[in-house]
Amino acid sequence: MIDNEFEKTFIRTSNPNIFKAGTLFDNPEAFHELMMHYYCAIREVTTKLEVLNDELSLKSRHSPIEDIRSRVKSPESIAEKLHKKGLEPTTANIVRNLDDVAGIRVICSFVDDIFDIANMLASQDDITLIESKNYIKFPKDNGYRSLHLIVEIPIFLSGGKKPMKVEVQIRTIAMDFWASLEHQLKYKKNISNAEEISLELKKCADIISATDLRMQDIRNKLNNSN
Ligand code: 0O2
Repeated sequence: MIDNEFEKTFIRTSNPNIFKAGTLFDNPEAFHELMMHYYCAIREVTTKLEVLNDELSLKSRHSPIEDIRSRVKSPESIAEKLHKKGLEPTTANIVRNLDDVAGIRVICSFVDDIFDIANMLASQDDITLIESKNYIKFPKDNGYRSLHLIVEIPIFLSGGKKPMKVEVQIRTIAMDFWASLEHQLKYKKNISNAEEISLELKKCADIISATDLRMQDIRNKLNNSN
């Protein structure tokens, strides 16, 4: 059973829990409104990803995206993250200091698809790329691999448009499989053989990475032989 908030709330479509009481915050009404805006931003980016996937599937008979999941961070996680940064739980602090309240996870079959999708998304004229972290070229010490983008996208409200930040994590099926298991290690307490498990996970990450590259190579050969 996976028991961390991120994995539990990353669901296929929308997160109905975003209107959960935001009483931890200075102004619960403003908090709810802000969460609604993050939810809208997720929908805007998700639609863009779906459109790209539909178009590329039709053109190449290969769907680059296997799955799209999204979540808005829970009020508790937001408050905890602000607390760790030494900040008061206010909506102004959320907007100024947190980039991952709205999160989208994109699962691709092949490594090249990750970068194709990222480039196509980031080059759209209503998207601003704020930050990009390439943990595929530069994996974390524990073996974590993924491409992280922070993008800004406008949402269109009755009073005008508002720019919103969204974190987009793009990874292969294999990278996602690994990260889900590793996440359990991070959140489980009192593991007696944690070091041994970390080493084993690191080995698996390297095997997975090599396999991803070989799969990409096979696919390139198949494409070239058509
Ligand atoms: P949760 O519960 O997954 O949302 P920042 O978010 O900017 O304050 P950081 O570490 O600079 O922190 O951001 P980074 O590196 O872009 O990582 C953010 C998210 O990527 C994490 O969210 C995880 O979802 C994922 N991630 C990063 N490193 C690892 C890792 O080693 N293992 C796994 N399984 N996932 C990772 P949160 O906020 O940590 O938690």
